Amino acid sequence: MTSVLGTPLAPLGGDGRPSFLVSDLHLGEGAAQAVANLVGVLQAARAAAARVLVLGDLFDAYVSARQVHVGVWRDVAAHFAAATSAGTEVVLLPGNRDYLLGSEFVAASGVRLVAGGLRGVLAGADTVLLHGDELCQNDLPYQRAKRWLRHPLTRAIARRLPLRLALRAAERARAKSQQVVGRGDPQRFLPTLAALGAVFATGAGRLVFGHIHRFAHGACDPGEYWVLPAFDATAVGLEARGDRLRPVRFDASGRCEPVPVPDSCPFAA
Ligand SMILES: [Mn+2]
Repeated sequence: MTSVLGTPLAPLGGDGRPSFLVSDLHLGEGAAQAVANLVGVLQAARAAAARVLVLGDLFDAYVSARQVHVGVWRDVAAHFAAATSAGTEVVLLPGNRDYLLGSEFVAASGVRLVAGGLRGVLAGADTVLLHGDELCQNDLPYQRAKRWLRHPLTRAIARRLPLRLALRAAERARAKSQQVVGRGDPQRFLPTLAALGAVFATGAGRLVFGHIHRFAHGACDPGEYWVLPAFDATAVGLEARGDRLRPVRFDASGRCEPVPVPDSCPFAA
C-alpha cells in the first residue's frame, strides 16, 4: 500500500467495471431528499451492474458507534444493506465529518469502508480517489487538529460517547468551523498546487476528490482532476463506464442524466 499526503491508498480493484462516484452527501436528520437521491444512485447502480464509490462525508456528522441504531444513520445503513445484499458493491471513504464510521456501520450496511483513499484504473486511467481535506495544506489549524482528532485514543473515546452528547459535540464543532470558514482567508481553504503535484508524483494521471463542495474539472500538468460537488445540494456525481468518465445527475427514481462538464477551479500556491 502506498500513501500520499499522509493518506494511505488502498487498491481500487474492479478494473473495467462501471462505477458511480458521489461525494459530500452530508446526510442527517432533515436530509430526506438527499437520502431519496442516494437510493436513486443505488437503483441506478443495480440496473447498470455498477459499483458505488462514496468519497467521504456521507453523513453530516457521525461520531458515536451508537448512531447506526437510530434515525437517518440506521435508515442509510439499511438502504446500503439492501443494495449490497442484492450484489451491488459500495465502497466508502471517510470524510472529515464521518471519519469515526467503524465496524458497526460495516456490519449494518455491507459496505467496504476504506481507511484513506483509493488508487487504481478507473475509466481507462490510473486514478487516485480522495476525500480531499488532505489537499488543503494551507489550513494549518485543521491539519494540526486532524492529527490528534484521528489518534486512536481520541477516536475510541468519541465513539463511546452517549448519542446525545456525541451529536451536540459534532454540532458545536461544525458551528465553529463555519465561523472560521466565513471569516478566514479564502486561500486557506483551497487545495494547494503542491498537494496536486504530490498526487501526480505517484505516477497517477487523474485525481478525483470532493470536500470543497465545488464542481470542477481541469488539467493540472501532468494530470487531470475532477472535483465532485456536494451531493446533497446537486445530486450530481460521475459515471465511469468503459474508458469514459462523465458527470451525471441522479434522481430518486434511479435515473441518471448527463450534465455539462464543469470549468476548472482555483488552487492555492
Ligand atoms: Mn469534507
